[in-house]
Amino acid sequence: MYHLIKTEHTARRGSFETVHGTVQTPAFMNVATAGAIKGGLSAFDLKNNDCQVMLCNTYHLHLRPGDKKIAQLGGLHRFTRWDGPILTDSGGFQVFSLAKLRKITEEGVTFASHLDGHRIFMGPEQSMQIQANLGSTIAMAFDECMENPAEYNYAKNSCDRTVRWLKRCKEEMARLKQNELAVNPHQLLFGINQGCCYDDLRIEHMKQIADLDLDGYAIGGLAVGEPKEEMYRVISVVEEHMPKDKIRYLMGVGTPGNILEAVRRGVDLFDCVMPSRNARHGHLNTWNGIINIKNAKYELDESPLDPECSCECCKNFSRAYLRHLFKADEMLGMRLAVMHNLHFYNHLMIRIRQALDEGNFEEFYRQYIDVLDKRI
Ligand code: PRF
Ligand code: ZN
Repeated sequence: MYHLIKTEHTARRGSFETVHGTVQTPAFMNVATAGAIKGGLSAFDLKNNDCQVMLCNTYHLHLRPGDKKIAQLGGLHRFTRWDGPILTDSGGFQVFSLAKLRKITEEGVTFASHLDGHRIFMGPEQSMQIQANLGSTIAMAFDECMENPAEYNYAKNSCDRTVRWLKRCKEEMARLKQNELAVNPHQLLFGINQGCCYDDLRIEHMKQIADLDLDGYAIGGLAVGEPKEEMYRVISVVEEHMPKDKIRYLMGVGTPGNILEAVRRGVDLFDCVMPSRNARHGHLNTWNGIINIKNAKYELDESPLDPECSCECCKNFSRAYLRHLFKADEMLGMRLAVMHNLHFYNHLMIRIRQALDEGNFEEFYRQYIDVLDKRI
């Protein structure tokens, strides 16, 4: 259940109630693709860094260790020891971005595993069954995330098919939740808007999926190579047609600047591999911009990575030490860096919520929009 607490223009401050706890929004969901955060962080590290929602992937967990095994082990919550909300992505996006030799039909997608090449079929029913076995809090609909740019006619047919797939997802999810052995009988289902950068397709698709009265709505198919101005424009076009009483999720976005822009346009939920991936390369977010910790100028720098940050890394260690860990390829370097970036993202969201609560989000936005994505 989404509850709208306050608005500032189109920006929204809300809360989202689930059986695994209430999420304060706007929120960032921390990516744990295969049930762990890359860089060596566990569910307990997420808790300690103010994470609210963990995100895992249907595709990866289906391939390894297998969703049926996770169901036997009591579901993803018990398996990973994360007791808060978990969102699972449907496999739609991963099949299209990772798997090779895929073939799309009305039924679903046949593709080759990126691990060993064996043939797998996944359609709406399979995706729902896998996510039911995982027992996530929120399941995502099985969609096609098109390449960008896509031809208009291809995009139109794909959107129509994604609507038909969504109806099948909804039916299958309802059936699975009836099962008395369901891992999570309260599992929620979010629909995903597609339509490339074609406004008319985006709007028509949004209207059609809004009619299905789902638990939340995502905007997919963005941040796939289009200019960011194009992405912001599409968000605003779609937002007008999104139900006001449902939570909105922008999939796979993005930089702190992207998040500020999207919150300003009415988005409530985000996820992205960027903070953990960047951290593993030594690119670290600070309230003054992005630094590369491997840079020689930090060799004798005894100051913390970010004096405004309260994470374990910034509270205890110097830039010089962190730089050394990276140079020496010590695993600790990556772990601390990832922890810091996740902490930064979660605190960015805390400060965004605070600004909304106090009615000064616009000021917060103006203070940081040209700072946070800048390399320093
Ligand atoms: N669909 C799904 N997952 C996604 C996307 C999508 O379009 C994106 C696009 N940025 C990220 N993750 N199912
Ligand atoms: Zn820090």
